[in-house]
Amino acid sequence: MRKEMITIERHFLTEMSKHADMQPNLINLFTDITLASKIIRSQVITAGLGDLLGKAGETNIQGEDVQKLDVFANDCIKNIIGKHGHFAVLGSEEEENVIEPSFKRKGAQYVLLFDPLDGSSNIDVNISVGTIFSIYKVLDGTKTPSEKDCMQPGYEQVAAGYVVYGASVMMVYTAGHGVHGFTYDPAVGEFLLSHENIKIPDTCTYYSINEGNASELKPQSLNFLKYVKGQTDDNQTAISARYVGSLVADFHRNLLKGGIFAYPATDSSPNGKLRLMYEANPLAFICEQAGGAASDGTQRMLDVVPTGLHQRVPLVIGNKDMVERFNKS
Ligand code: FDP
Repeated sequence: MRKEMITIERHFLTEMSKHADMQPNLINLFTDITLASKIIRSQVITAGLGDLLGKAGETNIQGEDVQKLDVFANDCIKNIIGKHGHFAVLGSEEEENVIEPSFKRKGAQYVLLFDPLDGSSNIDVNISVGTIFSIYKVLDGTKTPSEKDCMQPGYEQVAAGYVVYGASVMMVYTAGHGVHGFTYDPAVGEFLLSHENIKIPDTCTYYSINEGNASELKPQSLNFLKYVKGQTDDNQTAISARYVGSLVADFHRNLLKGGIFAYPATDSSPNGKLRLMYEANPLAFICEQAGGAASDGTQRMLDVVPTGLHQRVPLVIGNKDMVERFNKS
């Protein structure tokens, strides 16, 4: 029997009473995100029974195959969050241009960027996928919110989070005061606090890199791989490899168990594969808040100055000492 049942909204309110800089209007956002993720979850867990598995027959702005569930999740978030009223502009990994919300209150001051269904190429084989989101305020002096408001450096984020649809469904968020995790209880229909103040363990238990790309990796990544395999002179013992190929799932495991994830530059993709605004920055904010670090292989991820809404960036994220080690490799 649980002692306490704390919903995200209750938790956010309690945190707000402790931290004056937390944005009160965001509480509605969490209500909306949880609603969207409950709906997405209901489709993800029964996708094989209906007609929602497989490709939608289009490619997105990244040139990747769009899955039917990508489309569903994108529409679901747009419809729910678009009516939130406090968002001035939205950006989705699945859409080329910024999205005008269907309803805006006067003075709407937030920007929402989201990846509706990360890791979606894994859906058909029942591997965990996720939704990632990131929130900024519109730039000072903005009258007509535009792409510029969506292209702020990651250190300007006011909140970020993700939902992982796995063996259980979890939502993890930060509003700049630690990282908190909530597990969905289908019997109650709520996300309830299960992991308060998550800190990445000191020991790096896993490394997560797609080594199938080894022939295309730069010397920095290859040196780092030697290090985690205990093949250098540093007395580093070999650590275990774990790579699901679904960023949210790989990141979530490493956050809870200790680990480093890297999707570095390759010869054919010098900027890596992952997107700065939709994937790297929100997870970097969460990781730093949990005591970890994130870089693009040379500099702190949150300091990278965006040059495009859909720009890709090499991502190295996890235990701080390991990220530093990668940067120096
Ligand atoms: P996916 O293509 O399935 O959407 O965001 C892209 C992503 O998945 C990440 O979730 C995942 O970490 C990565 O691509 C996997 O890429 P590789 O198959 O090249 O390893």
